[in-house]
Amino acid sequence: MTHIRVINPNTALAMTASIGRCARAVASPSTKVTAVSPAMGPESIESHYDEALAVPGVLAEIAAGEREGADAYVIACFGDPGLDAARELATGPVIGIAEAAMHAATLVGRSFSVVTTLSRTAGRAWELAHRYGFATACRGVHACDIPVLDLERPPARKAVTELCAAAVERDGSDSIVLGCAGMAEFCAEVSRATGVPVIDGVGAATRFAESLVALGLRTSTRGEYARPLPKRYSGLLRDFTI
Ligand code: 5HY
Repeated sequence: MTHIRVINPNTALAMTASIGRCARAVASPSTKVTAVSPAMGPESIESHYDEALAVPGVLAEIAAGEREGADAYVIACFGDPGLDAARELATGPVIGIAEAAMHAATLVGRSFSVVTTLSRTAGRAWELAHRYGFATACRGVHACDIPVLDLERPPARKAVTELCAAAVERDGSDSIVLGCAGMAEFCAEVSRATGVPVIDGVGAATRFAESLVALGLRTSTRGEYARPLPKRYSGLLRDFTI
């Protein structure tokens, strides 16, 4: 049995349940998926401030997973918050949904368009495309300007689907990357409406995590992802002392 801890870095439990459903829908029968939200952090992540304040919660969930013997982790927020720090702390592989989705997109086409939530998060999506080596493959980042927590409202699905169809036409891209974990359940509908591959990072990251565990691969501890050096943290962070 492979145990994957899927971490929704925001504290919206309905969204965590949706993320858990999407991960379990694609996971192998021999995989146990635990979907969690931190006890602390922002209810949604739509700014650099939100993202920065989501990281301690992500790291607390990695530490909890280490105590529970998790084999791998998924960070289910499109900004991949705390990914590097999580890789320093976790024994098993840690996959961010943005990185996973972009990799999957370039395995099924030469180019992709990202559809995200608020315009202000587009810069982060471009930054990650560059960081992960997909600056050329990413042909456009389009915002639906629907707040993350409003994605569960019926009109959002239609609006996101229409924007995905327009993005593919406008960018001439081969596929769509859904730019928010809260869009994961839209995947099949958007795919039917656009006729192109639509990548949900929650599903892609879950399968990539399983594959790395099956290959016996985990994060290298030789260089920058070596375990953090022991030191004291003070104030609200005193419990993060290594
Ligand atoms: C996400 N925010 O996937 C990102 C999406 C975004 O709370 N979960 C969030 O807008 O950056």
